[in-house]
Amino acid sequence: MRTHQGFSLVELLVVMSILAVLGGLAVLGLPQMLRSGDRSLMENVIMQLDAALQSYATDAKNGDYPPTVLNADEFPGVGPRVNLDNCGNESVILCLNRKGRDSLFDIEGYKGIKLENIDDDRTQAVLTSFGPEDKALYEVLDIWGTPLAYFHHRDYGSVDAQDLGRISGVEDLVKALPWRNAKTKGYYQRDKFQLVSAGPDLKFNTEDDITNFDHQ
Ligand SMILES: [Ca+2]
Ligand SMILES: [Ca+2]
Repeated sequence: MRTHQGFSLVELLVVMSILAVLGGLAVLGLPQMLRSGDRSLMENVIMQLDAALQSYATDAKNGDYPPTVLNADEFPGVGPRVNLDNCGNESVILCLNRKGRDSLFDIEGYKGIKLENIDDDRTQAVLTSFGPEDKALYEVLDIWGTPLAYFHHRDYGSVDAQDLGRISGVEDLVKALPWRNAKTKGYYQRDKFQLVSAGPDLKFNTEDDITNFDHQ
């Protein structure tokens, strides 16, 4: 009977080919895995923001979701607006971080998600808890660097005409429109709001968008 004192050449070759295949899978599969990691992070952020906006609306002090455009009647101290760029996004960030109240969403917990003031607009008074002197109207950027789009349901029909979907970010100005169901043509989230990340293609209203509803 043959005793097993070491690996035979055939055994070594088998082991080496298995390792080669596994190595290849790891190298080829890694970018795909990273891409899906970015996507699930963004899906999580959209879900958490959705929950924070629900809490905002159920708070009796607010009674509604943030408006698509901040107005001086509801938000004294906003001041004259210089542009409509990122207006829904800025409204969401301001509302979830009102001065003198608990923050409803902490961006710090999500690596790769940033708050910036790309269009450099500001309010007349300090309305957020970001700092005693901080009047910047921040917008939240998705992991690919594009500001999110946000629409209150009452504005779905007028977003196009009133130019409320202007998104300025890393790329040139892009526009977002509220999503409609391709079959019924009805808007998604009719009684709520739409929150949209443009996804890795940096364009809104395309297949890869990440939304607070299912648009498949
Ligand atoms: Ca801004
Ligand atoms: Ca897209």
